[in-house]
Amino acid sequence: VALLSCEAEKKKRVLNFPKTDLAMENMIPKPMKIIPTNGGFALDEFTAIYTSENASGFPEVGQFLADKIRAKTNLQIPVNVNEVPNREGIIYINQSDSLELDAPEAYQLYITADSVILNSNTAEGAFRGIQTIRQIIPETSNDTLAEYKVWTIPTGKIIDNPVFEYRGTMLDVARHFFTVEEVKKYIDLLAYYKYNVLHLHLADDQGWRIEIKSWPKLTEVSGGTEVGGGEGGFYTQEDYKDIVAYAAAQHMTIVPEIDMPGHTNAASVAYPFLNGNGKKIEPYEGTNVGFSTFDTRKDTVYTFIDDVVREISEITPGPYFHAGGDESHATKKNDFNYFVEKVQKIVNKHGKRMIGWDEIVTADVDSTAIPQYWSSGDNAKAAVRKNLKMILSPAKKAYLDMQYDSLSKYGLHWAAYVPVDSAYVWNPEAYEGIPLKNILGIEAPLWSETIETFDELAYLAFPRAIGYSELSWSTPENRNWENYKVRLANQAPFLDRMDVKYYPSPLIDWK
Ligand code: TNX
Repeated sequence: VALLSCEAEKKKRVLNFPKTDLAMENMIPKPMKIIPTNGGFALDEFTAIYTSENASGFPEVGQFLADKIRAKTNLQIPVNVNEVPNREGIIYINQSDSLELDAPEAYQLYITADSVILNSNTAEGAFRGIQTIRQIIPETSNDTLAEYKVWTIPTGKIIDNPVFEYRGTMLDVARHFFTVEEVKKYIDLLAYYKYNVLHLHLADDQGWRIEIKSWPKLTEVSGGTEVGGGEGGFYTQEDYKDIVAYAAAQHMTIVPEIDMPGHTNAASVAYPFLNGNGKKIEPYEGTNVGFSTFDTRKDTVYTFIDDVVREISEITPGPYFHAGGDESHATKKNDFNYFVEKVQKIVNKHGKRMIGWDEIVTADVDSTAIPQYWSSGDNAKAAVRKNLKMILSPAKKAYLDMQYDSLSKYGLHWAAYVPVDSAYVWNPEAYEGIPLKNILGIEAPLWSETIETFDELAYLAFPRAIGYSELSWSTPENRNWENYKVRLANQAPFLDRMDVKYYPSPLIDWK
């Protein structure tokens, strides 16, 4: 035994691993196809990462994985670019042009006792793939008699690709403000579950949260108010760029929203000429909706909107601009439609596709508009008739601000109570007769009337946001509540390690 080299000893120990089953791992979202081979890959201090293609974002993906392995295991794994390291136990992250991988987020994972091979066409696909690797590294090493620690990764093959290209959540930073650091922490958690969109609700009646250089009073005056009289806050353009870049590093797109023509009291407090509701404008720190409107028949209102959309679009690399459009109860119907049509032209002029809440379909929007279905089945039907792609956010299923039950500390229940099972058990692929071809994806909005701190945000978002990631990524055949429940219970060590104060739903047998 004394003559055995480290590597040989390691091989021998790998052979002695207990049987594994890759299909039984706690991966969320559940990958498309899993083929277990019942062996083990030893992740240990001798492991190295190799990535190809210096220019394409792969080295960054490799480094991201190394950092996360370190955070979980304390192992320091070197990352080698374009040069196969002289080690055993290599994690290869390869760019591959294989036709099988001809979708932007597709990846394949081949895990044997000797290596982990992750193939994808794009860095984005590789980034989704490393989340799977993170999830199948055990929480604890199996400390046998060895003098070094080993984390056993089950062997087998994973073939994966998401069902929906848009997998998002929204954070309302207008009713209560959340800091750049808090938003980044939320991004970290979402990326682990393969989300690719974070929509920021940047303006509402109670506050305006993004600096607009040509209209400085928006934040000077209305950055400092929020629901309940707190101090509010706002992002400078540098802050916003910082968030955008942080999200981009995790292959996540930021969708900025300026809600209009309703939900605009804060803008009109800063610039009263915008106001179209005929009443005196005062700062608002309550939680009513539907009382404010822009003056839709004033040219200067559109000059203002053009500046706002332009400045935000210039610092938003993603393809979308969300123009709101919900609950404009203080706007006359034809004024609303006129407004939405004009705003869509402005959004398109600045190179973005317009997303809007489902009410926008009453206007003559063009085929690039994306309604976000939150409450009106009639609007959803109209969107199908116009053959638009929509985002599904049905309030009674997908609103993260709904209370779990009548005892929930935070949240509202105007749409429903949404316990963890009800949030998961529905079929976006067959929701209220909307054809699959009209669905761009799913988004779970988190309105912030009742939450102020990150812990309160986490209470409403987790664990339900984890379920929406599976609804938007995994095929219906791969989703099953009984099976999901077990995998969800096993997220507890990760959430604890990330210091996430999730709601410990009694429906789940938490680990
Ligand atoms: C309705 S959903 C709203 C928001 C509120 C939310 C509270 C939607 C498009 N509008 O203004 O924050 O309900 O659940």
